[in-house]
Amino acid sequence: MQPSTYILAARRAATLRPGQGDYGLVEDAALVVDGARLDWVGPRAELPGRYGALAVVDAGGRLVTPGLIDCHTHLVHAGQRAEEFEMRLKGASYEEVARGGGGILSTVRATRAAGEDALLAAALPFVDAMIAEGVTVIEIKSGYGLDRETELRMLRTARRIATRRPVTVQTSFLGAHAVPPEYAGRADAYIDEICIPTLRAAHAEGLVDAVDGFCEGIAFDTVQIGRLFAVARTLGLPVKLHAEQLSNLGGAVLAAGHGALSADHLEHLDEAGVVAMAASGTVAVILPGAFYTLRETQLPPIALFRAHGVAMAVATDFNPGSSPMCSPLLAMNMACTLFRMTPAEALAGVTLQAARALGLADRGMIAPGMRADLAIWEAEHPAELGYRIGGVPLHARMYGGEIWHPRR
Ligand code: DI6
Ligand code: FE
Repeated sequence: MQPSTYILAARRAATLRPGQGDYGLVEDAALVVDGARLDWVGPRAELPGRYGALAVVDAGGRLVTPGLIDCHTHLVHAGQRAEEFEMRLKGASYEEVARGGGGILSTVRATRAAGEDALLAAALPFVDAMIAEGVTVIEIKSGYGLDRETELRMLRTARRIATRRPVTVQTSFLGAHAVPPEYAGRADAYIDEICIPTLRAAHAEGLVDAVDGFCEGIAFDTVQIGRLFAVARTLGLPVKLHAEQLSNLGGAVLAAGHGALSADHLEHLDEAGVVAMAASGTVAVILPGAFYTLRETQLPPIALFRAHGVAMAVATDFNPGSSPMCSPLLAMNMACTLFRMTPAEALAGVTLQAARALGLADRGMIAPGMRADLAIWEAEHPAELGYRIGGVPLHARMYGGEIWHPRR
């Protein structure tokens, strides 16, 4: 049995503390864990005398980082879309598949037909895979129901995950993901008659942490998303947006105007959009899994984000269509190799900046007062996390001060 107040010692900790730049490395580190929180962090040689009597849990030569945060997933859904993968390999585009009634709508059909227990059973193996990669927070969106009952069922399922596994779940209401078949050609009516009332109902049940939308030619325009965001604001809910993934409709500018936590994808974003995001402090969520899967060639404007000081998070976008990838470590690798993000940016992207993209003030870095959510790696240097492809180097994960070893 592990004591509730103790010292975690490790050869090296990447604290990711803002202002320290890069990884915020501390060598021969000591982390004082007090219940679910960190009380002190620094070089072991400087440990204050008042902690002298505490037990030491020694991580040896390993590396400690904040627990990973996957800040953009569609993890709750039914079914899979491997046949669509085959169609795309034969030349069909993502939009063609979607307009033909496949794509998001095929997952909508499967998800509407699945009960809550089935959705939970389908989700847990993926949650376990993420936990085995050191993940401590997962954002999960609705958006495969597109009717009141199924949207609520998805969100309830997402909440239940956090009662079944030691992980924090942040939900996003994504009722504005696609126009369902019963509203084909009537996107405005769908937003007003289904999406907005469902958001109100989900919020009343405490199921919504943020409101998201898909601003795209195959989904909703900025006027429709703007109506939804106005309601989110009256409910006191933060917003985020899938923007500029396949084309530039001005979604990021709209999101920034609403003080959005994040705008996500952004391959087709222009400099004016980057400037708007910088002004509102909106995080750019970089999703290389979708870029890779769709064989996109338009790169997100990484250099402009850097130049204008827009924080970049990195996430999996785990979903059965455009990003069937539930590995944040692989997302880090892709962010570096495909987008030339630095390994330090990629690690900050799945910790410090991912926490910001979710509005979580007490996660994503190793510092006094932060939750004791950590990952302990069989690694010497933090660049190893984005450098490896497969062969998860996780030794253990700490969630709220409790150490969990992955099943081996
Ligand atoms: N953009 C995406 O990449 C996912 N949703 C979205 O708005 C794709 C979802 C899917 O294809 O099922
Ligand atoms: Fe997405």
